[in-house]
Amino acid sequence: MKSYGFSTKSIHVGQEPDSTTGAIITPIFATSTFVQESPGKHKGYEYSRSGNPTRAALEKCIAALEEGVAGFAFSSGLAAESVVVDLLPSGSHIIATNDLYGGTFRLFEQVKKSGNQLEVSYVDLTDPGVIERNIKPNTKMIWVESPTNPLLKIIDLQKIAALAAKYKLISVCDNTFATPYLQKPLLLGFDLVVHSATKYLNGHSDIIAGLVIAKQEELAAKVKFLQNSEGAILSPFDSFLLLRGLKTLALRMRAHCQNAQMIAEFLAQHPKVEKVLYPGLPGNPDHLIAKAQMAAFGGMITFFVKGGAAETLKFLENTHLFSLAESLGGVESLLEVPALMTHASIPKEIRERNGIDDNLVRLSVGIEDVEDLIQDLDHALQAV
Ligand code: P1T
Repeated sequence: MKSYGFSTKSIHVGQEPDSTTGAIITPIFATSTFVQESPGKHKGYEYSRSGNPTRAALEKCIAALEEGVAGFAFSSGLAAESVVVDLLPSGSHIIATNDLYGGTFRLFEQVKKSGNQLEVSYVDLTDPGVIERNIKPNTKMIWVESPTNPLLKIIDLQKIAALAAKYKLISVCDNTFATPYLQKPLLLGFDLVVHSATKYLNGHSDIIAGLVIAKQEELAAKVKFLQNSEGAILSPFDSFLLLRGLKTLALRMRAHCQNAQMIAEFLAQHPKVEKVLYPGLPGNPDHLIAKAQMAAFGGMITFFVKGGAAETLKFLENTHLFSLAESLGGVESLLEVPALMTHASIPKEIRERNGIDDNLVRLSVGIEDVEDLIQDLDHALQAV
């Protein structure tokens, strides 16, 4: 279905009407096992950890949206990331963005360092030159988020992919914040895309899920082997919900981006706001690369409240539509303080060195009416 547009693929790929009943929607195949006629003689499925028709429909659909050869669904974004790290031999070195989700940092530092003898260098990949300065004989992978969580830095994906290819490193892009609607890292040369599908891909804040999409068959086969061997697969029920979410991804992303642009412009001129980090603002240092690389600038905004922790707390306690909660990418607006919430597992001195201060607030802009969202933020800022 390569010739179809993004929304057509999100609604149709892997989702042909059910061959036995004609059901237009892919059924939830709630079954652990599949009857075989004779050992090894079956209809394509043996056991639901290895493969399940509802999950298979989702995996085909996301592979088409990211333009990869295969997709794999996991029980969480971190389960997907864990499998990707396990592709590497023990003692490998990863070069990673220094601004990344706190849980990814914890997985690397507190699990894979001892379990896999993993080494990680956290560097500012907005300057791709840092790769050549940090490469070591055991370097095997480059790990990128763009936009990064929570500072929304934009990494030049094409340059990073080219360097990874030059040094034969596996390049991984966590595409959670952008989604394939805004950018397709595999087309820019990346080997693997990972997602916390909990976020925009599902879009309705009602499941936890992860995805891996591979550009080539060889890596895809290795991911498939680990998905089955480690076993952290997505259930048929959650696969169904995620498939349903994907159908409206393009519509939702357009609304998220439109609302976020207007809110970023509102915050940028607000007297109670110290600084706004949003790649869609012309003054943002990454604006031009974002414009070249992304279809629009995303639904996340990060900003500093004027003052310190006390003023920030006042602001947070006074919003009504923006709910104080971890996570992002749902239709409803959320806000949080990374230093105290999503990035609390990163040591304070590293956080502060990277600019994650106590007055840094992250907004996940939902798709409510933008006037209501602006009024909510204005009201809460007046309380500061
Ligand atoms: O929560 P989970 O589905 O396991 O995904 C982890 C993850 C991976 N990558 C990125 C970029 C993420 O943002 C996340 C999860 N992030 C949050 C919960 C958050 O509020 O930032």
